[in-house]
Amino acid sequence: MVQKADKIWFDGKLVPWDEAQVHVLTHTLHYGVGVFEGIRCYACTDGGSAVFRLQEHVERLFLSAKINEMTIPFTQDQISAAIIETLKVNRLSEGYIRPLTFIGAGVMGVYPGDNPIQTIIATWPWGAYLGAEALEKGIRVKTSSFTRHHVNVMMTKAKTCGNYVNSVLAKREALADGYNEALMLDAEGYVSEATGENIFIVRKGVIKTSPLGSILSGITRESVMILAEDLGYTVVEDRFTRDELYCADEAFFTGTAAEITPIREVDRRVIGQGSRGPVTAALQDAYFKVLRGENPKYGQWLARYSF
Ligand code: PPE
Repeated sequence: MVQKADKIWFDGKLVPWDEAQVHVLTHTLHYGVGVFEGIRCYACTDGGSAVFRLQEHVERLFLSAKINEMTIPFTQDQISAAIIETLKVNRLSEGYIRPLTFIGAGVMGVYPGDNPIQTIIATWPWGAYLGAEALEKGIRVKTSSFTRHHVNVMMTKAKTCGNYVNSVLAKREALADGYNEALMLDAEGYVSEATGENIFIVRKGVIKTSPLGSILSGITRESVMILAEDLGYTVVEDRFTRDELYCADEAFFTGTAAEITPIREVDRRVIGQGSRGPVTAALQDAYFKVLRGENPKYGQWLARYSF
């Protein structure tokens, strides 16, 4: 169960958690056209807290809305301020933030007409996405029987609710088969991403990640690419196959929820030494230092707050 917070921000008002409700004829509930974000905030080493890359997440929410022809009746600054306000009122020093913009009730049918465009911001404490041991020991992954979205079927640059039907199908299958996460291939058969994470491989010191095509343009992905270059690694965005992944020295997933999660096994093949590799560990270390406010170079990635 999600741990309840005091309030949820709902179209400009902070309402009690249990009262943040919608009508059953909410358009998005039927047709899936809604957009959301997943953002994390962390307690910093020097006291206080910080939202990681708040501006980039809010910008992506608005771009997702634009792609889906939804006009959010707030500015990006208003949504950013609302996120900080919600965290403060809920006294959440570390956790997860879920803004969601959806099409409300009004007309039914695929054409949403002038139904209201509504926005909520919920927050809750959320530990390691793939389990407490995953960050250290790595996870077991299986190539999914479900193909990731084709660029002209779903708009992959939008974090659209409906896009996640594909993710839920793949995740259920992977878990039922005894794995921790599903690896998804694109419509041409190249490695795309996971159900809620981007993927990286490391071979002979070179880091590779799938190009922006069928994947969500992950904010963690971009951050990790920047940090890796800082550490002196070469980072390449290029498509690769599942057998290239099998032969990698290291592999890991990135995402707001998953952070940087090592992959220790894919389709029964052990990746590298079968444990977190040195490049993955170095990147985790650099990433967590930034999140905790320990690297002044990336202070601009943190929206600081306290209560
Ligand atoms: N791909 C997908 C499909 C995806 O959902 C995410 C985030 C990413 C890549 C990584 O993006 P970013 O968070 O900007 O680095 N997945 C979110 C939802 C997870 C969930 O189960 O809900 C997240 O990590 O918040």
